Amino acid sequence: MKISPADTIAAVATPPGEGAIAVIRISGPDALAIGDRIVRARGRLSASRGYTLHHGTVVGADGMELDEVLATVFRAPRSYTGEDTLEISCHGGLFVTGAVLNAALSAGARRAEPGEFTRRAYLNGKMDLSRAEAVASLISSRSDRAHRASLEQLRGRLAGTVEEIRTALKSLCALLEVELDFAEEGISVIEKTHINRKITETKERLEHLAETFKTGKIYRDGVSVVIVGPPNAGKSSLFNALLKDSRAIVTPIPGTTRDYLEENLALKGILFRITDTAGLRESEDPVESEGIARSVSSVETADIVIFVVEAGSDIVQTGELVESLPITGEQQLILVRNKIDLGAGVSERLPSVNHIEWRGETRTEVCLSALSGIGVHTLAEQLVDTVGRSELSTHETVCVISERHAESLLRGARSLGIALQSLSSGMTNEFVAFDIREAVSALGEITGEITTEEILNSIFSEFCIGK
Ligand SMILES: Nc1nc2c(ncn2[C@@H]2O[C@H](COP(=O)(O)OP(=O)(O)OP(=O)(O)O)[C@@H](O)[C@H]2O)c(=O)[nH]1
Ligand SMILES: [Mg+2]
Repeated sequence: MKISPADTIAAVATPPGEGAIAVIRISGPDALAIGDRIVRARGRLSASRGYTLHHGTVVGADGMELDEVLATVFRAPRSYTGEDTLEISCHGGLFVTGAVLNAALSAGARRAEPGEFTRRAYLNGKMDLSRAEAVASLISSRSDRAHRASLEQLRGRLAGTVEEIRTALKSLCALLEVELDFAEEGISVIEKTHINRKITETKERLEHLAETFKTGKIYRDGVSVVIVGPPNAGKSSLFNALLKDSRAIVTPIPGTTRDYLEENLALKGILFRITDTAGLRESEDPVESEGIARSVSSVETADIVIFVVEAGSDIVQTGELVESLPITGEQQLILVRNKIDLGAGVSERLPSVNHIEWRGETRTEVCLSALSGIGVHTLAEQLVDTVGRSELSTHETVCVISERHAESLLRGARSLGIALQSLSSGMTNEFVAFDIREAVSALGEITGEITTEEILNSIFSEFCIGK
C-alpha cells in the first residue's frame, strides 16, 4: 500500500447492514472541498471551522438527492488522521451508504484501503504504532478482559513503559561511550558492576513483559475448551448446561453427536470457546468415524480438555481412553463424572470437586449432573480457576496482547543477554554499547520509532476498511 499524502480517501466507517445511521469518513487535503461538491448545506463546509456539525442533503454525481445527513467537519491537525476530515452521518442502509460513498468517490476521493485512516494517524504522529494496533484489538475484543487490555494499550500504557526502558538504555549507552573517551587516560567513570546490574535488571523486566503475553493471548483469543469422552456420557448435555441453552442435540442413543459444535461463553470477563464433540469409540460408520477423528484433533488445539464419563464407569478403561488422546503437559485436563443423580457409586465423591493423582500429576475431578444442573456451576468455577492459575503474578500492570510486541521484547532481552556476555568477557565498551543499541532498536519497533514498510503493511492489512 502506497501512501500519498496528496490524495483524499473515503470509506464507510460503520459495519455493513441496516442500522439507524451509518458514517462515511473522508480524509485528506480535499476532504472539505469534496464535501462542498456533494453536501448541500447552509454554508460551505470548506469555509467552516473544525468541530462543527452541518445539516444538509447529499447529492449524487447526476444531481439526484440521495439522503438527508449530518456532516461533521474536522480541521487538520485536529482529527483522527491529523488531516482535514469530513464525517457524514447518513441513514444506515446498504444502498444509501453505498450511494453516499459513491458520490464522494465520483467527487474526487479514492476508496480507502484497510486500516488506512489509522495508518495516516500514525504517519501524522497522532498515535504511536502500539496505540494504532490497540485500535484494531479494541474493535475485535470479545470479552471484558480483552477490552480492558486493549484500552490500556490505546491509552499508551505499553508505549510509556517501553519508552521509559529505551530512554534508560540510551543513557546507559551514553555513559559507556563517555567512558570510552576517558579510557585512553586510564580513568574509569562507572563501576562495571553497576552496568552489569542495570543490564540484568532491564533484561529481566523485558522478559517479564514478554511473559504477560501468555495472559494477553488468553484475553485476546479466549480459552479453548473441548468436551470429549465416550458416547452417551452426557457431553452434549453438559455443553448445553454450561451455555444455559439447548444448543446441541441430546438423545439416549449413543453416537448422537457427529460433528463438533463450538460456542462462546463469557465467565468472569474471560471468553471461553467451548466445543462439544462426537463420542469416542470404535466405529464402522464412516460418518461417525470422521466425527471421532475430529474430536481427537480438536483435543490437540485445546487449552482445557474436559473428559466426561458416567459416574459409575470403570476407572481403568477411562484411564486408557484418556491416555489415547493427544493431551500434552501444557494442557489442563478436568475429569467430569456425570449423572451423579443416578447415584451410581459416587456418593462418597460428593461434594463435587476432588483432586486426584493421575500418573504422577494432580488432576481435578468434578462430579456433577448435567441433567439436573447440580455441580455445573462448580465446573464453570473450575474453568475460571484454571485460567487464573496461568495468569501471571508479576508486578507488571501492562499486559502485552500482541505477538509482535512480545517478540520485540524478547529480541531486546536477547541483545541485553549478549551485552552481558560481552561485559563479562572483558570486551570494550563499544561492543557492549552496540548490543544495548540493538535492544533499543528492537524496542523501538513496538512504538514505531523504528519501522519498515513490511511491518506497517502487515499491521494495517489486519484492519477493517474504514478504520
Ligand atoms: N440421569 C442423567 N441423565 C443424563 C445426564 N446427562 C445426560 N444424561 C442423559 O444421557 C443421554 C446422553 O446424553 P448426551 O448429552 O446426548 O450424551 P453425549 O455424551 O453427548 O452422547 P454422544 O453425542 O452420543 O456421544 C441422554 O438421554 C441424556 O438425557 C445426567 O446428568 N443425569
Ligand atoms: Mg453428544
